[in-house]
Amino acid sequence: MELPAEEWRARVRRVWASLPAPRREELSRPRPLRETFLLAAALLRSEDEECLRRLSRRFAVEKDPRLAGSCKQEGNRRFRAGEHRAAAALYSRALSHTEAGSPEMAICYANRSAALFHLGQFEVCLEDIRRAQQAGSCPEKLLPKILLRKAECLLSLGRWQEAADALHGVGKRLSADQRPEAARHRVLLGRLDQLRVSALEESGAFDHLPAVPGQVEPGPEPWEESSSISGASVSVSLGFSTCKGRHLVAAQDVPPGKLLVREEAFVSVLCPGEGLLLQGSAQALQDGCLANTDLHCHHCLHPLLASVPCQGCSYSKYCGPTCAQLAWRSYHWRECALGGLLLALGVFCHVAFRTVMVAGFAEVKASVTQSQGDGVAESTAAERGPHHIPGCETNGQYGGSYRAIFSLLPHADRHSPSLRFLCGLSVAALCRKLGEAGLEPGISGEAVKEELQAAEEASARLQVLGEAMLRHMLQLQCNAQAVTALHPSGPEDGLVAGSRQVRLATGLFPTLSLLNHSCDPNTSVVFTGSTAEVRALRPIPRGQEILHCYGPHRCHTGAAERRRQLLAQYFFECQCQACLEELQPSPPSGASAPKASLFCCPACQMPMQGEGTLRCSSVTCNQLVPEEDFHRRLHDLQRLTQSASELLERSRLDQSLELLQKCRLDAERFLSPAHLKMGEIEDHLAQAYAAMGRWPEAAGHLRRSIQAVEAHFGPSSIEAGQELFKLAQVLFNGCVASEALRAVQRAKAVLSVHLGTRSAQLRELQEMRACLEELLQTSPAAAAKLL
Ligand SMILES: *[C@@H]1O[C@H](CO)[C@@H](O)[C@H](O)[C@H]1NC(C)=O
Ligand SMILES: *[C@@H]1O[C@H](CO)[C@@H](O)[C@H](O)[C@H]1NC(C)=O
Ligand SMILES: CC(=O)N[C@H]1CO[C@H](CO)[C@@H](O)[C@@H]1O
Ligand SMILES: [Zn+2]
Ligand SMILES: [Zn+2]
Ligand SMILES: [Zn+2]
Ligand SMILES: [Zn+2]
Repeated sequence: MELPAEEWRARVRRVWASLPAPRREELSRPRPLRETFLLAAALLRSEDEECLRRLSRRFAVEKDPRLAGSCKQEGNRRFRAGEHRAAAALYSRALSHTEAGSPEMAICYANRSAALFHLGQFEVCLEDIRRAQQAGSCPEKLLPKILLRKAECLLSLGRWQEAADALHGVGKRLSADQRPEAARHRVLLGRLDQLRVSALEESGAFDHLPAVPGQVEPGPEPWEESSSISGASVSVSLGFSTCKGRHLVAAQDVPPGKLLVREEAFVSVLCPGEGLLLQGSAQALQDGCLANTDLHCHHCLHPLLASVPCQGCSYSKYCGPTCAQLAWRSYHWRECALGGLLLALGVFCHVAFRTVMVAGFAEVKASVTQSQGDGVAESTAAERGPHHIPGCETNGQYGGSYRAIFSLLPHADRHSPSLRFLCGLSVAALCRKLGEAGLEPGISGEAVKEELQAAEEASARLQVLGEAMLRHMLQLQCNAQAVTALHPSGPEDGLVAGSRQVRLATGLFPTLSLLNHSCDPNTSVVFTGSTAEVRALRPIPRGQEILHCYGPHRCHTGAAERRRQLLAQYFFECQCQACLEELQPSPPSGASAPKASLFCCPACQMPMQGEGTLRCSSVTCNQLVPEEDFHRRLHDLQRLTQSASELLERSRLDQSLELLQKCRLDAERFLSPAHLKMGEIEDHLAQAYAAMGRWPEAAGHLRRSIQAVEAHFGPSSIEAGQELFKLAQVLFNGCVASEALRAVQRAKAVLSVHLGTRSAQLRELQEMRACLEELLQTSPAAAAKLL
């Protein structure tokens, strides 16, 4: 997903294989990145560029009015089915294919405002109505409808006077309308009278009250930032040793839940999603599936409800005009002109490009020039002093600057020569395209000399950028940080919020990159938009290194497999506590039985053991089953659960429930209760029951889901915390007061460590607790009776 599109990779493999042996050897030897880039650029042929042009067309990002039409129709369909969240996102898609100021744009905004109204998002709805009116050529016949909606929003928000003014406006407009089709408006007029009466009553009743304040979001948790490491807290210091390189150390004893790093991404790029990459953009739009790119701002990564599109392309969408402008000024003006090329070249290449755009040419050139100097003369390093840590400014500060990004290790010589070549050729192709865009032929013949000079300068600039981008692309193999987010799932009117963790984007975080890996880390990383927050999971004594997990975690991957993955991707042999303990030869007395698998015997339901061909652990049964059989069944089960979860999203509760029960029966026949798939099915069942208000059943299924999640991620993991949160909500809604209080406390204990005490979820738990405690205190009898 992060590398270029498969067709381009296949082509580069063919080019690599067809190179004369001496050429390939030349490219395989360790050499400065600059030379690798120049060699690759010299090997880029016009057929290769043609291949990329073809691919770029598949990932088209132009505005296409026909697609606007079909997206809008799909939006209308979902709207009628009561799926307002999906409808809003589809209207946004349609919007991104309309021309600024066109009537179609106004209609899309008006349509979306209807969906937002049904979602109870009145402020955002008003914003869309304003945009529809301002879109320039807002069709006259739309106006009564949207003005009425505006009045209803204002009423819902308690802004009586404004609502009355808006109603007055609609009334005048409707009664002035002499056209025959205005007869339809009589319905509206009736509705209008109704609203006017309620506006009057309400305003009389509430005249003396101040306007209802919106719910105030508390600001971010206060913290003390280190003066020497940007984005890190004062309880953290920077260490350096030859074997470990740079790393972060606790400068004082750190309690659990303490915020250690809060860092905004230097750059981040949304992952476009499988649908787009597999089918191309036109096809992906047709199937109506929503992806990250519909649901999150392309600049700040915050969730989108009512996006504004880029004016140049149909791909980039933003949470508002501020992000749109920031993105445009710092990098998107260039990206937008490149069309689908960046999608074809993959997220890593895109991140590399955006990094040099954000840094600016002067910064890039300074870092590139300095690194070339370092290679030639050792003296420069000595001049900066023996204690100088790479990436730090001359005053010893590690800033969140381009210099820090540049100093991350590219491990150029450890990557396979063919990967280096793929990155080199991709960057070379990108540079070629950038060059074409910047070098339109001049008109006057006299300017030829100047033009040649300008061309030379431009090509020198491109060499600098190319070298830097190649470096970033290689760095990303080890330093890319996956940005994740919690996506809502399940029926949108369910009282219990479903959610699942999804991979959202890839970013570069210079301070986060200083953390070394542990398979049993004492920290947790959580993202809000493109800001990462690292907290201590357990007490960390002063002087101990601060570690986080790069992916393979002891809870769900065995030591040998973890070490294989880490060595392949990050080039180190993990020496963490967990690995050392697990790899110790087990004492002869200890149970040296093979690790039980999460599959169980189809004949007797006992756990299976072994690898390749699994054997039932019951001595009396001893059934043998090839592992692939289990994987095939798991695959079928996966498809079935997927359909059930789609039905759930669409609030088809009965159908979904029936299918889920079937999945569960099937799963029980070959999966252990601790299997994550089992947990997922139980979680969906709980959501379906919760949406029906059948709380005891929902709680029962959640308890089983918690078991599986705890087995897979550990009891203090954020995943377990999210399930506990749902259990607390279910018990709270089901009025099981004392049990609910226990669940609230457990959820709080786990989640506060990961999320801090100011997050929305923690505030909700706090409110539930206050409410439950009051209930239990004032009427213990009533509370007990409810049990
Ligand atoms: C969207 O706009 C069209 C054209 O104005 C209209 O026919 C349709 O009912 C609208 N849909 C919604 C959900 O407002
Ligand atoms: C940190 O990373 C280096 C390589 O980058 C590795 O050799 C070392 O063992 C790691 N340290 C720990 C504590 O895992
Ligand atoms: C790497 C590291 O510091 N691991 C520690 C995390 O916390 C547990 C429990 O407190 C310790 O046992 C680990 O050594
Ligand atoms: Zn934004
Ligand atoms: Zn654009
Ligand atoms: Zn390890
Ligand atoms: Zn058996």
